[in-house]
Amino acid sequence: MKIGIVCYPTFGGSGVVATELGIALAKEGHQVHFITYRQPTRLDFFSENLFYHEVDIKSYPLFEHAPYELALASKMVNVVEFEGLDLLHVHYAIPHASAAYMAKQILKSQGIEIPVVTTLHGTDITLVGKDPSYAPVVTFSINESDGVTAVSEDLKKSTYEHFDIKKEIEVIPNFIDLDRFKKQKKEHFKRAICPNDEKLLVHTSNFRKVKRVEDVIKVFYEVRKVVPSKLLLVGDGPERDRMERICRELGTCEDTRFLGKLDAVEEVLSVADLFLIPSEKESFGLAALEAMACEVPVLSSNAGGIPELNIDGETGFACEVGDIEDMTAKALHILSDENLDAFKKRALARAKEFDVSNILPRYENFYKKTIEKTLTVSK
Ligand code: GMT
Repeated sequence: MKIGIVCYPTFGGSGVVATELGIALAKEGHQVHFITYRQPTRLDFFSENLFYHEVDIKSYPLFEHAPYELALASKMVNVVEFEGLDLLHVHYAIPHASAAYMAKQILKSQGIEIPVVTTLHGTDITLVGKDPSYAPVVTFSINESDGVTAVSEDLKKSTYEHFDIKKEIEVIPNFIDLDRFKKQKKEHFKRAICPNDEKLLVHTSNFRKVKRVEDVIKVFYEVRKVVPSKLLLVGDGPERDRMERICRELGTCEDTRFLGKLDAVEEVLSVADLFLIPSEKESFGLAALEAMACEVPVLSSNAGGIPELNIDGETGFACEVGDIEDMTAKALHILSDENLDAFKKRALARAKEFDVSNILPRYENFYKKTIEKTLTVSK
């Protein structure tokens, strides 16, 4: 198949999933065309089946905000036409699904029928999408997509709850490439961070408010009173400064390192003992899956779709959002010498269920089904 993938090219869940999906499809022999405004972060190598088309956003003194959606729709039309794509797969509803609708209508006027699959990732529904400033467009463009997928059962449920959706939504969970995300031998690194064999706690995120990084620091503050430990915070974002201030106030700075954005996050995860993801909302929790693939148990909140991944009491624990006391008790339970290895093994076993080789065929089948259905209806 010739597939166009539209996504955000940045660090962060939806863009990473879209890029990894494109890479996996290309390895299977499909031709994949990425359409976005910057080279996606993980698309930093050559493959004969991978193509990148940059959206040109022309500015003009009249525009206070350059109309990205129009430039994107025009680029989609252009790529579908000239590359002869079979399908467009857009990740994140805003503004990708509505731009795809526009592109589809333009192409239809030229006698070209292009099936559109929209994948919902989370905040496009649970946070931004349901805001009245976007909701009518999000509802319309989901209903007008030829196929819709969501990354968890919980996200599917929220979508039906918040929007008037007539379309069937198929759940296809996120996935992981276990060849890349696996525990690596990085003992020198562990010794450098934990010279006295302290336990290592890790959090990775985009430091947005919804991630509740403050809870990570508070749990660490309590855990450190009982078990000698260190904390690594990977990523960057709007909450970073405030988090550094909280560390100073709590006096945990000497045992905490802010590493900023890292490409090779699997190297840090390889030496971690516990991964923390206490988010307020989380449709899936790809960062937790990456940790589990590196044999790291997960202490999470029970928000959204996280409990579908992190099995409470098995691969870690899923606590009430903001319950620092419970999170601390559960963290100490996992970190105890008699429990830690068993949690690590179960975390890896669970991650294997989400290996790309299990999930990719589900996307391929969904594409085939959507193409057949769309072309039959248009005849
Ligand atoms: O979590 C974020 O802020 C980034 C966001 C995104 O759209 O890039 O992540 C969402 O999509 C990921 C991939 O499907 C999911 O793993 C995340 O759980 C989801 N984030 C939220 O729902 C908050």
